[in-house]
Amino acid sequence: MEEVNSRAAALLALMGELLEISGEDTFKVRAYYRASEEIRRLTRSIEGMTEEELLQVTGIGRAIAKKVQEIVRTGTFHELEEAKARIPSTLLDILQLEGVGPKTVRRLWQKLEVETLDDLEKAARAHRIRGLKGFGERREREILEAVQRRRTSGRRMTRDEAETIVRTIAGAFEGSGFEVAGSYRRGKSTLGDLDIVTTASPSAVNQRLRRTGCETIEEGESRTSVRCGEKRVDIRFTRREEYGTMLIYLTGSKNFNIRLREIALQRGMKLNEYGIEEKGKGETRRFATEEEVFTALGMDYIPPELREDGGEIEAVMAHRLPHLLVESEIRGDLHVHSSWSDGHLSLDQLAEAGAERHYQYLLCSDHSSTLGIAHGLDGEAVRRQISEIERVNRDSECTLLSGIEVDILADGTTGLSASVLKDLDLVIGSVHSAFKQDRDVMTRRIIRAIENEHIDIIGHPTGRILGQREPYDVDMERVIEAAKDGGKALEINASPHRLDLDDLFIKEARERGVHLSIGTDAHSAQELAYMRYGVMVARRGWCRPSDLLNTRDIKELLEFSR
Ligand code: DGT
Ligand code: CA
Ligand code: CA
Ligand code: ZN
Repeated sequence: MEEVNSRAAALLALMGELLEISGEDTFKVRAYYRASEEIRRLTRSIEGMTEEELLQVTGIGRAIAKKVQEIVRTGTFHELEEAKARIPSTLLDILQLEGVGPKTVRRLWQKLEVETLDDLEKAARAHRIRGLKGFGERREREILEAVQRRRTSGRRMTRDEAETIVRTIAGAFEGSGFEVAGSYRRGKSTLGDLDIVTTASPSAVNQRLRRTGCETIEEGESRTSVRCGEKRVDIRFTRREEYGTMLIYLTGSKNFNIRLREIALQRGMKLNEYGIEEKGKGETRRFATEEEVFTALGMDYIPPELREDGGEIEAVMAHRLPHLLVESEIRGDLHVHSSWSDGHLSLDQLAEAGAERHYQYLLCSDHSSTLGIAHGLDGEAVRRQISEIERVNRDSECTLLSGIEVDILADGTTGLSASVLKDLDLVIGSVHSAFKQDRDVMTRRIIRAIENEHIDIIGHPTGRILGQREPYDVDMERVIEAAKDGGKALEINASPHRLDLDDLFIKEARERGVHLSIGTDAHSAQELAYMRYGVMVARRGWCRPSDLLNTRDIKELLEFSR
């Protein structure tokens, strides 16, 4: 219900804004704003309301009642589309800037011929805005800042950025339950914004939020939005007894929610964020936990990481959901760097850090020296490191495995020779150069490395750096096939800046029976904790414990490398 009402309210308000930009008379404009407000406040759904019923709502006259019905039927209304067509569509980008309303858009457009964000930025930089009546220097600077914010806020957050924000605002929920839902809870690699559900008292939270240094976008009793740095956080307040359905709704994904509602309907139940209404009974059952909601729908619990409408609904119906990997099943980290290359920890410190995490092993995989990456190891250094590792292992709870992250050169050969690689426990091969090769060349390059008998694992297989570097052009289908044929592993690089493989490739590799390994690529002790992100994306890729090399004990692991 909420969806169609809020859509209608938004479209009516947009109509008012468009009319204002076009310079229509204020009476008509105000009628739209008023109707929008009233519909937003309405507690029943406009879906199925007759024209006469709509007319009962204060602020809705006959003309607007017809438009509301048109929205319910078609998702928009004719006059709105006409009004949009009357002005340059780029004006709407400007209208969406923070602190910019329709009157401002109209003035800038009429007086300065500003039609696009670029025009606006230029006008602000040339100090042409401050001269307009009622604008001034300060307003001009605010407009420029809003444009710049828009340009950077398009970037999605990494997991570690998100966690910093969550830590910043966690104090505002002091003493009460709250959960970060949305894509965060589903374990996505990057996040558009954060969605928090809480049973805390709105007034207390709102008040404490003001002290966090985040900027309030809107504040209310049922929802509040703030901006922390450049990132948005939406907070939804809920009653304890409705927490289960609200959490499911806000965890999403949107497609999952839609499927879940359909299933509920098939069983004669109407599901929304407040509860389940059984057909004909007219009363709403409320649920404090997600588990109870799934039970009421006759389903097993679906872990958030699977809620993408990617086959989990079909699986749950057949009671065939996988038992997903959990972090406590991880026995070691299969990609770490020491101070022998660009890491911060000595071998002794590494072993100690591994023991602290109760790991059986850590794969010490420093860079090879070929590309002149900071302090890479040459053949001679590799031999010295192997004997040093033997010494460390003599009295260490956590075993260091000797390895290397060897460069896969442009032609698919390795940066160190076979005579060096053969003595190592496990070898990771990674692409660190010539990223721009065309698809076929890159694909054959990596496949050649997979076919190299000394390489066990392909590191960060697509080379992406989130928000900074696109993956190189590679045919992962063929790489996955080659890894399967060669019995080699593909890495899930758990660094929050990479998360490479991503969930879809993990899922595909897993389905084809390809080995997977999680490596944090840690350069310090703290970064060993990135393991949780690796487990998270592995779960999104439907991984069971047995799909990962990291759940094996040392003996089984070394059998894999032979
Ligand atoms: P993001 O923020 O782009 O990383 O992705 P989400 O999944 O966090 O999306 P967001 O923040 O727009 O919405 C949070 C949740 O709210 C989403 O996962 C499911 C629910 N939701 C949002 N829009 C709709 C909708 O139109 N219909 C339904 N059924 N649920 C929605
Ligand atoms: Ca979100
Ligand atoms: Ca959101
Ligand atoms: Zn690397």
